[in-house]
Amino acid sequence: MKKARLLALLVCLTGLLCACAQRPADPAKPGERELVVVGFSQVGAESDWRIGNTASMVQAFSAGNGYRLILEDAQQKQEKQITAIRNFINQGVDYIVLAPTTENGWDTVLAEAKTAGIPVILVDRRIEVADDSLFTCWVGSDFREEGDTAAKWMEENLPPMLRIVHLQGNIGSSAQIGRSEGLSAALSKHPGWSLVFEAPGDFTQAKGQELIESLLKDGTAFDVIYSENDNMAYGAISALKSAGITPGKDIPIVSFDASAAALRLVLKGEINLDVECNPLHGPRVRAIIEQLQRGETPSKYTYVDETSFDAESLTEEIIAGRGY
Ligand code: GYE
Repeated sequence: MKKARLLALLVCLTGLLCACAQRPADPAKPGERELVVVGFSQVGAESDWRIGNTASMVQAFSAGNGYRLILEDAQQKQEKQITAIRNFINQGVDYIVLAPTTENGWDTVLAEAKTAGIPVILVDRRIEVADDSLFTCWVGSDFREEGDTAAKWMEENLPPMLRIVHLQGNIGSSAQIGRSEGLSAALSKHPGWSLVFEAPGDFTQAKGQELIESLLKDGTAFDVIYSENDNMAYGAISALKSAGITPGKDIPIVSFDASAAALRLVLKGEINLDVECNPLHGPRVRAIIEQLQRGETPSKYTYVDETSFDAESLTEEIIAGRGY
């Protein structure tokens, strides 16, 4: 009886020891260790642009393509991005991809990534750091040029006397800075242009709507809305319509991003100009990582080619082929 119990205990212990010996040191799932691990700190989900951008990244960094993507949504808060980057460093990811909320405040955390030997690739907006070696490279849009394109269209297509309403994106983000700079440069050149209202709508539809509603309530007179993205323009359109004002006709609207939904509004005549800002960066960032994997040096800055659309230049085929 005793012997039998002892034997059973021995069998159990041996089994346990074997199980321990067989358990892999790395908790990763089978096959996962060969995947390149990318930690992506995304701004949030504030706009159609952003949702299109996230989808593009998820698609590009699929397991089928040889990647494991760790996606962190910062809900438009820089502190959350800093925490996400520190977590990526602790997890020992192969690459960090950062879509920065704002331009400033990255020096410390990126120095930590550099010390850990993890390359940081910036996508979409840019950053201001004292030492450029804190990031490997950047890919995104020329936001100042986008602003200039919008201002030029206003110059050529709208009356010379203009009372302008300016809905800004998140203050301190490159997209806001560049687009706002384009407008202010044009304002200083045109004595007939005046800025009657300017406020941040944080790139969201809800805020865009709220701002125009309060403006209409105040009775401020204006001739055009310069909206720094499509979602704020959607909000502005709703506010105008509720007040019996026809968007695009009574009040022209200039917008940025040129998502398919907004381009449909351009065809409808509710948005007058939409300056393209392309969010499909997934394949671009992947190409950069592939270069780094081969030991090559990618260009420090890569600008995406972009255009703009008004009702004259736009067709159904263009909208169908958008991808965001
Ligand atoms: O225009 C806006 C988004 O940084 C280019 O962020 C991006 C901007 C885009 O929320 O819709």
